[in-house]
Amino acid sequence: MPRRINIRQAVMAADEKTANRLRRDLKERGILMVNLIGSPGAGKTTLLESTLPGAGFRSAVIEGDVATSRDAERIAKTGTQAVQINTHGGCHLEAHLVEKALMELTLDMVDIIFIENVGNLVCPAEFDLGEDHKVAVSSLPEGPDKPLKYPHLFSEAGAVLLTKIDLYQYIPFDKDLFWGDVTRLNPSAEKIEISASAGDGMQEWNELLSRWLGDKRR
Ligand SMILES: Nc1nc2c(ncn2[C@@H]2O[C@H](COP(=O)(O)OP(=O)(O)OP(=O)(O)O)[C@@H](O)[C@H]2O)c(=O)[nH]1
Ligand SMILES: [Mg+2]
Ligand SMILES: [Zn+2]
Repeated sequence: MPRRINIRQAVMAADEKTANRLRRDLKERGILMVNLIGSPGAGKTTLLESTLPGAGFRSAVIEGDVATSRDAERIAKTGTQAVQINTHGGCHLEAHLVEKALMELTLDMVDIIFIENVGNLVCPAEFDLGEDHKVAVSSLPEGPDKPLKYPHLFSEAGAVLLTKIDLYQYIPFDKDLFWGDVTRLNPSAEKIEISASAGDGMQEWNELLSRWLGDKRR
């Protein structure tokens, strides 16, 4: 009988090794890596644009998109180094792509690396990129039913951010339903309501990142 190799499993196993290697290397360097995951337009880049200036830590950003370097250009305008990965149709990032992107960054003076994953609520949650924490970014206009409909991401996330809460006055949104479902799926997830445009929740977000950084360096 010819031996059959499940290519998907083999590729994922190789990527898992890469992810673990990246996490170990970054631990030695005292660098925290955070993987932002959410639908297209959930507000991931805007959150980063508001997080980076004035934060008490030094950052670098890896931008994942199917096409264009628009998000990396937006980040570069804040004065933070950014590298763009284009997946050319791929709907998520993988650890070997992150490894290549890391080689493009100068990490000597960096405390936190943010990865903005390809806008997608489904498969990015399946892939370990070597990050310390996945962060689920869900925006108010998407509706409060998303945690139960896309449970994998919300179960895996170290933090769930509900973004664009300045729109609460215009768009009906059942916050109790949203946070109740998040808590049932993932009782230990950090939960923050954010408006990057109005500034709400930004202090809590920065404090969480500082705490995670301290934990990583301990
Ligand atoms: N009202 C409001 N709009 C926001 C907020 N944050 C982002 N937006 C808007 O939402 C839209 C999408 O924001 P982006 O930050 O580009 O979203 P993204 O998640 O990076 O999108 P992709 O990279 O395409 O997945 C833009 O028009 C932003 O101006 C917010 O806090 N409040
Ligand atoms: Mg973006
Ligand atoms: Zn995918």
